[in-house]
Amino acid sequence: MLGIKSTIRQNKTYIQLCFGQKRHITKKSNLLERYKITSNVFRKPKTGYPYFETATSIKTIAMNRSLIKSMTLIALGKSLVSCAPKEQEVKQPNIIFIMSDDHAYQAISAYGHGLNQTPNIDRIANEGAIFSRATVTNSISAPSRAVLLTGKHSFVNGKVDNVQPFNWDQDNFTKLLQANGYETAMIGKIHMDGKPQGFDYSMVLPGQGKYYNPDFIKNGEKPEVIEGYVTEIITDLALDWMKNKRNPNKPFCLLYHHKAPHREWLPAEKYYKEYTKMTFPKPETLYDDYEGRGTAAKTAEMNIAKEMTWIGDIKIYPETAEEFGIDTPWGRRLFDLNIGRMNEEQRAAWDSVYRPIDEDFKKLFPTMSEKDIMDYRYQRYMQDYLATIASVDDGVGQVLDFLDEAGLAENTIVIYTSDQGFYLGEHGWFDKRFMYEESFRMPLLMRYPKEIKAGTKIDDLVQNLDFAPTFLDYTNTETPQEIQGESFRDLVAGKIDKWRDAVYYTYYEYPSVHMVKRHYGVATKRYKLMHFYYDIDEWEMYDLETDPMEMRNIYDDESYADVRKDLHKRLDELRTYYGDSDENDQKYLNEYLEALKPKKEN
Ligand code: SGN
Ligand code: CA
Repeated sequence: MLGIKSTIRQNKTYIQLCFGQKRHITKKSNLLERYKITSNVFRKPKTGYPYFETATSIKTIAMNRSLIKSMTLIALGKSLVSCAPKEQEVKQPNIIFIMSDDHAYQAISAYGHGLNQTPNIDRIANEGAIFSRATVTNSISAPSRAVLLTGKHSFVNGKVDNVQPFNWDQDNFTKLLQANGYETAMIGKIHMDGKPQGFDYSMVLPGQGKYYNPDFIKNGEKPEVIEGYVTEIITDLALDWMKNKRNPNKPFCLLYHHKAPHREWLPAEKYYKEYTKMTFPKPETLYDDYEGRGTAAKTAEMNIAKEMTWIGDIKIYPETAEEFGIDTPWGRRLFDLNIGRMNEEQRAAWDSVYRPIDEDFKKLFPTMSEKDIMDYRYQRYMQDYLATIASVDDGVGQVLDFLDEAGLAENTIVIYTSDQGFYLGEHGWFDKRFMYEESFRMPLLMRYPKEIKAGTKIDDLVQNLDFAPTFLDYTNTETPQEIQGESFRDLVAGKIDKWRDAVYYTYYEYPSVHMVKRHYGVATKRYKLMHFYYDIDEWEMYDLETDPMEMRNIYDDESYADVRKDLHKRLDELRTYYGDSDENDQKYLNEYLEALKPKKEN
């Protein structure tokens, strides 16, 4: 390996160049340029960049672009030729980015929780890599998707919650891929209004979409119903685009996004028959009373026993719920919106399974204790939630089989992830939003035989913020300087062993459904510090090594005083580094409260 050290004048920054490294020079060709180097032998800069240990650094230096280029060429000499991965010069990789909605890592068998079997999703990990500590920057759907597309934090791309509009005019990674010769498509849930930009073909669900006979919007046109089950339709559309619609002479990038397993968890006929007969192990913290946590955990409204709806979530028929005085207008509306969409055949099949469950419920309910209600709801929740995942897993299998048959497996990067994590009864909860582990973490599995060894396991702190720069890196597309994430290409290829040591998180959607208070925080591999604000001012801190289930807030524990001080420092550094502030928090709060105000009629 050839290592060449370059000294950059005023800044006294040392850069060591070597075989196999990549370099990006950003578009702005004025005097002040950002020069970004990712290398397995990078020397730590003496000042500035606050949170990488050594592996990666971005440095703003006063040099013009031609000087950088000539310096690099001189420094590299002959080796420049060897630096470029040969295969990529011949053929850029395809990308299939599979994202499901609310898919907890606990419900992927490769993660080893023993709840269900997902053999096809597991294949991606077995033949590639699995990430144990991938997290989102904001645990809610539309903001997570905006971060995926832009590679920027919510407070920078502007989409901080599910309420505010997304500005499609800003740069996103698929626009950049298009400009670099890629054919792109977006199929399934995107959860953002307006015609998706950066896609040669889009076929998306309006809003959350429906499980049965869903509407789809093709290329921004009027929605049209497609008869059938949503997960199967999305898979068919994705396969059809890859087989028949795309330009076969271009590399492609497909965003294949499932609605499942989002609430209210309506499975396909072939799976509800099987899953409604199953019983699932309960998480240790199912009966959590939230002692030891702050106000936010105590006041959140996502407890399975208290906040699920009998009709909408548990699928009790409206007339039965009425008989027991447990029906709600919202539950009835959900019934109409979901089961009400079924055609006669679908409805008959549904009734053949869910009517008998309803009959049993009528016998059980009058004598149910509070604990019985929790147990009953937990089982019903898991049955339907996990059954929707079985269809997602089938779809992944079909896509992987297609890649094999078409001879594309070798040159295609396949990613499986979710827009965030989800609670499967941990702390008694469903839903997400909190920076606590189950919703903060997202599943992440990835296959790319050319660079990733089968059976790779990554425990480093990667984030959804990193997707855009990672794809730009793999495709040799220039990375704009505004992008805030980091490419994990070298990390997953095993070329570097140092990575960031802390990540930053924000959550805004409050007051809203589930009532999870506004908060932000920092997480390292071992510790977490969170600040809940707006109508409270509370800090929480957790030690994941001694308390992996986050049951004891140690913020006031003096034996952790040094850790607390260090985490505060890291949090301040990251807020500054990413450009976040109290002013931002206030600005987004004001905009949110304004958006919630009832609109005046003229
Ligand atoms: C709906 C759900 C909520 C969920 C949000 C956001 N309620 O409002 O439980 O938190 O979506 O989910 S429902 O009864 O209408 O299903 S997200 O994943 O799209 O952000
Ligand atoms: Ca979601």
